[in-house]
Amino acid sequence: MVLPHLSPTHQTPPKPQNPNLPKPFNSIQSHCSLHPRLWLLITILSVQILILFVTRTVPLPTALFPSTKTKIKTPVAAACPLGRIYVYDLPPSYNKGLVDTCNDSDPWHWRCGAVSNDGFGPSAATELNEIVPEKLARSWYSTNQFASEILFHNRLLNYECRTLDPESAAAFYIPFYAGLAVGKYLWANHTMRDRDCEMVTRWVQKQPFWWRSNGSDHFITLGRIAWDFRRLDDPTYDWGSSLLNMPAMRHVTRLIVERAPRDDYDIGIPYPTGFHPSSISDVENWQGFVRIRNRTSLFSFVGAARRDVDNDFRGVLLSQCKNESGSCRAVDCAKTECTTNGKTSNLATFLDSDFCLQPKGDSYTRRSVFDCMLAGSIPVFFWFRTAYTQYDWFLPREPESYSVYIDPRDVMNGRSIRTILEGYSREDVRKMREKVIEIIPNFVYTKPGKGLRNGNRDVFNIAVDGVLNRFKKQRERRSGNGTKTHMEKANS
Ligand SMILES: *[C@@H]1O[C@H](CO)[C@@H](O)[C@H](O)[C@H]1NC(C)=O
Ligand SMILES: *[C@@H]1O[C@H](CO)[C@@H](O)[C@H](O)[C@H]1NC(C)=O
Ligand SMILES: *[C@@H]1O[C@H](CO)[C@@H](O)[C@H](O)[C@H]1NC(C)=O
Ligand SMILES: *[C@@H]1O[C@H](CO)[C@@H](O)[C@H](O)[C@H]1NC(C)=O
Ligand SMILES: *[C@@H]1O[C@H](CO)[C@@H](O)[C@H](O)[C@H]1NC(C)=O
Ligand SMILES: CC(=O)N[C@H]1CO[C@H](CO)[C@@H](O)[C@@H]1O
Repeated sequence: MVLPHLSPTHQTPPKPQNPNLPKPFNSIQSHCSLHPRLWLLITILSVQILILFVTRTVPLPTALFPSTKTKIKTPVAAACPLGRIYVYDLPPSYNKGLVDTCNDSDPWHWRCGAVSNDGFGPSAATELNEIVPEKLARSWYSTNQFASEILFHNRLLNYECRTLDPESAAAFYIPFYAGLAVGKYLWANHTMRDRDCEMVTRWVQKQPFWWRSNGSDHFITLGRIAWDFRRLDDPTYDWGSSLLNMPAMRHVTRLIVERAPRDDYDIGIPYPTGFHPSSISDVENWQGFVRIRNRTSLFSFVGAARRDVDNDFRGVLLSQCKNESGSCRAVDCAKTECTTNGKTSNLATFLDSDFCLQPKGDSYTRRSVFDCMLAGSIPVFFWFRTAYTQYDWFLPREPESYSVYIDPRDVMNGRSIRTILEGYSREDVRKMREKVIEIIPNFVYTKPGKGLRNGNRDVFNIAVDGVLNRFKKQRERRSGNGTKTHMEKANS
């Protein structure tokens, strides 16, 4: 079975030369040094022609060397069939500067891990060496789950389809680290929580290319969940900033780890895990490692109960898991530190289990879903919004091909999860696991500047191609509209 998202559509030829460089002029200069006297005259003439053309405001390379320009342009078009991306040069206080003031963060300071090492966090190779072979452990980092905005920005700066010429861009990227900006003020200091968002929306609306489409060919990555950026219509509501309530943001596409339902401008992207391969062979080695694992537990649960909530679902799962200690392995995050990644106990638990339970937490999504699948463990979902309606671009269209769904009401009514999972044959489990392993490239963030290549796409490639495709359709729709209006006018 071939996944639509895995189809090889994307070759990555060598980076084309900057089309803005007046190369032909350079080559005239080098000939000059070989034949000084003869070429001096020609140079003077050339300069006169040049002045003539410049004063007539004809673009120089096109006017003087039309064929050369075509030569430069052709590979550009071939390499980036969906168009190029212009990355705004936003004042650093809205991205890198937020990284430098990391200590102003939330009360637990674990966000700071997000900001070192270009968003990958410190290496976790030594720690993971206990359970993972050395050559695989090298690809592991203690990455913060909210680091996607930093990872995307760095990848885009090195992206082969980036352009420095806004005029030729098909998409505009706003490199605002909104999650970092907002994260500072989620727990305290509410008066400040909208300031950076207001400044950035004002800044971006001053850019000439904003008005070409009122922001609808612009996109941004938001490292935190939708609810941290939507204070609904109530300015006194005490959680989150109002970034996505601002009219300017209405038509900006957002890549976000948890999307709001019914807002088509939110595109769900996987949470960053700790695994960051440099090449497809790193991925294949990892896939091979998790495929042959001898799994000793039927299922596992990594999470904390909420003691302040009656009938807390996670509490019930934890209790069932502990009662079934022969088949379920529990990591109680109320007792163990689970939020920091690179923790060997989490990875070891997933590596040793056929299935992992993935209930909603404070919000519907969890990074743990991707930690689990990365270890070749099959996720068990209880809400569609945890994955099925979140990550359309990244996960298979047939949920049953890679996951199990259990109605949470059945669990609350005392139905045994062990019994349900034991209903799957070894062959069913093998097939589902194989699908999980097959889609691992779809949810890894590879090292910047490289990517997986040869048709293999990671989170970044899938998201960026998806955005460019979306903008292309938007442009086609818009010009289609124009034609219709024209015809309607003719008919009336
Ligand atoms: C953050 O705080 C720690 C401990 O207080 C300090 O050592 C570190 O230099 C601070 N970092 C920044 C970026 O201010
Ligand atoms: C609130 O933010 C301001 C400006 O960044 C800062 O000076 C002040 O110390 C903050 N207050 C608290 C309680 O964090
Ligand atoms: C952008 O918005 C302005 C004001 O709302 C409107 O006048 C203009 O037509 C819009 N432009 C495009 C390209 O949609
Ligand atoms: C898994 O277990 C089988 C039988 O116990 C053993 O032969 C095999 O080597 C084990 N595989 C790994 C990867 O440990
Ligand atoms: C787990 O076992 C305890 C003690 O036998 C029981 O009270 C509890 O209801 C069980 N939990 C679940 C979810 O079945
Ligand atoms: C072909 C055509 O007329 N396209 C128009 C569609 O609408 C946009 C914006 O409203 C115009 O810019 C296009 O020229």
